[in-house]
Amino acid sequence: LKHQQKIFINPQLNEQFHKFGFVKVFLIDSIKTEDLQTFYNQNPHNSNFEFHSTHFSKDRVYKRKIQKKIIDTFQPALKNVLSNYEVIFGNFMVKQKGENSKMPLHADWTYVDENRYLSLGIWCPLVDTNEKNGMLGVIPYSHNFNQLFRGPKIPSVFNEYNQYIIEKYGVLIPMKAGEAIIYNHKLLHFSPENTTEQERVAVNIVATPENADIFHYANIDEKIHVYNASKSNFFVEYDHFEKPECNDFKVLEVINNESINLKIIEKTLEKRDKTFKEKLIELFSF
Ligand SMILES: O=C(O)CCC(=O)C(=O)O
Repeated sequence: LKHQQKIFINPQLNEQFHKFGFVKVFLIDSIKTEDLQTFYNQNPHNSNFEFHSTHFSKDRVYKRKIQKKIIDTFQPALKNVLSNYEVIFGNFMVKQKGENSKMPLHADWTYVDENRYLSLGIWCPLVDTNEKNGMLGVIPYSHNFNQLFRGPKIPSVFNEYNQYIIEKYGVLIPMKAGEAIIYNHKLLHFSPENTTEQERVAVNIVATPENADIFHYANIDEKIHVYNASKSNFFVEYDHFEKPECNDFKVLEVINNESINLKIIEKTLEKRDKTFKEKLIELFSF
C-alpha cells in the first residue's frame, strides 16, 4: 500500500519516486539561490571540518535563524510539488576543498513510523554541482532495504559493503543550482570530495506527512531511545550527538534492523539492464 502513497502532486514524479527511491525537480530560481547564498555568507557556519552542517552548531539562536530562512524560502515551492507534506527541519550542508569532505554512504535518520509513513530528504545545492565540487550520488532502489531504525550512533549494517555498493550501483546526479533531489529517507546516498577552491553550499530539508507523529531514534549508552519528536523544533533544540533534553521517550531492547549480506544487496539493487546508470542519468538530465 505504501508504494501507492501519493507523495507528489504530479503522478509521473510519484511513480519515479516509488520506483527509484528519489526524483529530481526544479525547486527554486536563481534569485532565491543567490539570496540564500548571500544569507549563508553573512551567517557562515564556523567549523574546522571539511564537511560540516549548520546542524552541528551548538548555537541555538543561530540554528533557529537558519531554520526560519530555509523554511520561509522552500515552503511555498514545496507546496506546489508535494502532497500533504510539511517541512520540519532545515540545514546548510557545506563542503570545503579536501579529502575529508567526502560524505560516506548512508541513509538518513528515521523520522516517522516507516511501517506506515515515509519521510523525505530534500537536497538542493546553491551552486551547480559536478564531479569536482561534491555532487550528490544515490543508490537507486536502495529504499527497498528494511532498515527502519536509523539515528545517531546506531551502526549501519552496510558499513563493510559501502565501497562495493558505491562502485557497483552508485549514480552521481549532475544538478544545477536550485534543482533538488527529493529522496525517501531510506535511500542510500553519498557525495565525493570537493576538489575545487569554491566552498559548496547545499540545503538539506526534512519533510514528513502532515498527519504523522515524528520520532527520533538514538543510541544512548548502547540502548536505542525512541523520542517523541512531534513538538515543534525538537531537531533544532538539541546538540548533535548529545542526549536530547526530552523526557518523552521509550527504550527499545532490540534493534531489529534486517541483517544484510551480498546476496540480499544484489537481489535488491541488481537490475538486468546493465545500462541502467546511463539511462538514469539521462532521465534526470534536463
Ligand atoms: O551535502 C552533501 O554533500 C551530502 C548530503 C547528505 O548526505 C545528506 O544530507 O544526508
